[in-house]
Amino acid sequence: MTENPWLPPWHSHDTTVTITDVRTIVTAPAGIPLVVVKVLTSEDGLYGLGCATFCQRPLTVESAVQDYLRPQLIGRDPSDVADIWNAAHLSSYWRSGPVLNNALSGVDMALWDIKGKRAGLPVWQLLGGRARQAVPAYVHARGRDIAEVTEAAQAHIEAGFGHVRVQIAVPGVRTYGYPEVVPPQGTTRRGIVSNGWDPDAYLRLVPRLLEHLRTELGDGVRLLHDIHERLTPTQAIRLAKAVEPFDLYYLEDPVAPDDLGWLPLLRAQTSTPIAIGELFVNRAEYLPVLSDRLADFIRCHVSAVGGITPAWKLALAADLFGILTAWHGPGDVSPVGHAANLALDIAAPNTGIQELYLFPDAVREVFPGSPEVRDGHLWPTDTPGLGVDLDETRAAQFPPPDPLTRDGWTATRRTDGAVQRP
Ligand code: GCO
Ligand code: MG
Repeated sequence: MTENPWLPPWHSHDTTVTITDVRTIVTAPAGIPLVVVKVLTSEDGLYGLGCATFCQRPLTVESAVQDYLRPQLIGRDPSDVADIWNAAHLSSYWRSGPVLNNALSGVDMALWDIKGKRAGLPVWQLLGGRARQAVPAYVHARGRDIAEVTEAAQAHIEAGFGHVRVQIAVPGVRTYGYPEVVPPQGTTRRGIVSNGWDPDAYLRLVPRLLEHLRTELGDGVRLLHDIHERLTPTQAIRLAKAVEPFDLYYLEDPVAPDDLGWLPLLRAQTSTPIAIGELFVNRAEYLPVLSDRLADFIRCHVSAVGGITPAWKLALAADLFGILTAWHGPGDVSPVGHAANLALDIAAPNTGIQELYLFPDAVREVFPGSPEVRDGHLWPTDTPGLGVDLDETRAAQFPPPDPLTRDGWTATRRTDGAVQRP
């Protein structure tokens, strides 16, 4: 059998604990495919779990782990977290995309989980200990109309959340954040595609929504809104200026990663706080955002940037520029990934807010130890490692759904029939 070329020069064949296997579990207890990597070791009962969730391409990530990373890892010392990240990242030569980064994240988080278990410490202690007692979280409120969004936001406020993201349907089109709703009778539709995305209708609706919410909910609640790349940069500038009176906590993804060059114009024209980064997969994307302070929050999907190792470096780099973290955390982050977010959030000096998914019971049953929410905050535990386990028997009961049904929302088209960034 050929020697593993990725073994480091300090590798010793009598290393006490070695990696003996790497497995990938794809499970969808809430209908959202979650990808978890399990790294097994030669020490009885010692294994680590990491999140590799790219819900649009779960099986591709699984192949990247099983066919390419697993062979590099067998026999390695699981304590070599940094070297394994560096070697695996470069081993594909072409690198820094969502699939390979997610695969790498699953391994990386699992190794941090193992390191904590062996040290008898939670990962947030390994990162330097508490910088805060608990982490403020935000949840999603959405509706087909202003009244429904208001009702949903009020429910979250009554549940103790001080931060709420609000999204509203634009009648008749596939809007980000809410299923398509039938337009009222007599709605004039422009264009040749009847349910084509209409940025102007969205642009008119959101300021009305936020004005109503501020009137109804008062100034106490911190409101967030996600443009989700659905406007042209100039339209995004117009919206950011129009919502200034409503004091958003942040306005998210005003432009696509392809249009970062527009951010300086946006920043020069508005005081509305900006969050961006959910779609970042290459650290070259976040450098101008940090160095020119083009956003107030960095929003990366931690597994899409490669796991805890790069995200921790990013958090500390952002701190140098006064930029806060707001790690991506909806339903297509597994509870293992949410636990990694929580570890970063507790230890980082510049944690802003944590996006949160209120896990259904089915998810919590597959993932015992999923992070707990109380009083609108996420609370750490002293459980060694990331603190989340995986019930593989239950996980097997939830195979991933058909992508044609699950990912249809990314097939949005504009009124002229052209594809729209989803
Ligand atoms: C958010 C995100 C998500 C993404 C989803 C894609 O701010 O939480 O925009 O809603 O659309 O994670 O799979
Ligand atoms: Mg988003």
